[in-house]
Amino acid sequence: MHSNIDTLFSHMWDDYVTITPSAHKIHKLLLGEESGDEIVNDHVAFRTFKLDKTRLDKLAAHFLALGYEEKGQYDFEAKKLDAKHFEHPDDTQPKVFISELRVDELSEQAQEIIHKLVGQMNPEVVEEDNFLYSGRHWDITKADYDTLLNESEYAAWLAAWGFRANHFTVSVNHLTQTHSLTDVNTLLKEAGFVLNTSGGEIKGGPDVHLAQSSTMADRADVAFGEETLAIPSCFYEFAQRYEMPNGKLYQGFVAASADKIFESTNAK
Ligand code: OOG
Ligand code: NI
Repeated sequence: MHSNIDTLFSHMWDDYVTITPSAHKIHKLLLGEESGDEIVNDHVAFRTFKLDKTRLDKLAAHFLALGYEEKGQYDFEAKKLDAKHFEHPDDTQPKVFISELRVDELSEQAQEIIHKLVGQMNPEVVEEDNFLYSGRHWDITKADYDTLLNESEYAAWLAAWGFRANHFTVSVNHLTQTHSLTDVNTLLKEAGFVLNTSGGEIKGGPDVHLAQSSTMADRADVAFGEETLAIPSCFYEFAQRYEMPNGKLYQGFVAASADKIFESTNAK
C-alpha cells in the first residue's frame, strides 16, 4: 500500500499519460489558459473483474488505507457492472470511482477466457504498492480479445490493459479562466480533440448537480502474443459540479451519465 496520496496519484498519472498522449496535451492546453499552475482532478476511475482475486474491494483497499471512505454504490444492468465511489475527508483530494464486471453473468465462453487470464495472476500482486498502475498480469491472444469485444467492450478493454487509471477527470469548478463545461468542450474541439457524443456531448447538467464530458480514448499499442496492435486506451474527462439545495456541491456520480462515459473506450 502507498503511504502517500500524492505519490500514488503521480505514479498513476505517469502510467496514464504514457498510453494517453491526448490527456497530456489537453492538460498542457488547459494550464496554458489558466493563471495558476495546477489542474485539480475531480476523480479517477478503475475497472476490474468481480472475481476473488481481483474484486473491487481489493482495489478499494489501497484507497481506504489512505483514508478514503466508501460513499456511493451504482448498478449498470446492461453492462453487467457494479460500482462504488470513494471520497477523502480532505475534499481537495480526487474522488475515486471503481467498477467491477459481474463475470458470472457473461457467456460460458467469455467466462472461460477471463478465468484463463486471471488464473495467470499471482494473487499477491493486488496488495503491492504499484498494483493500481501495474497494467496487465497475463498474456492474451487477439482471438480471445475479439471474442470478449463481441460481448463486452469493458471486458475486452480490461483484458487488454489491466489495472491502471482508466481516466483522470478535470474539475471544471477549479478552472479560473474557463468557467463552463461548454467552453471547455469548445476549446477541446477547436484544438482537434474528439469528444464522446454518446448520450450527447454533455451528460447530465444542473438538474442532477453534475455535468460531464469526455474525449474518446486514444489508441495505443498492445501485445497480443507475437502481434502488436493499436486499440483504444484511456480517455480524459471533464466534470462540473453544482450546488444542491443545501448549498453544498454535489459529490456523487450519476448512473445514467456514467453509463455513457464508459463508452469513451469504444472504438470510434
Ligand atoms: C467509468 C465510467 C464512469 C463517471 O465519471 O461517471 C465514470 C469507466 O469508464 O470506467 O467515470
Ligand atoms: Ni469519470
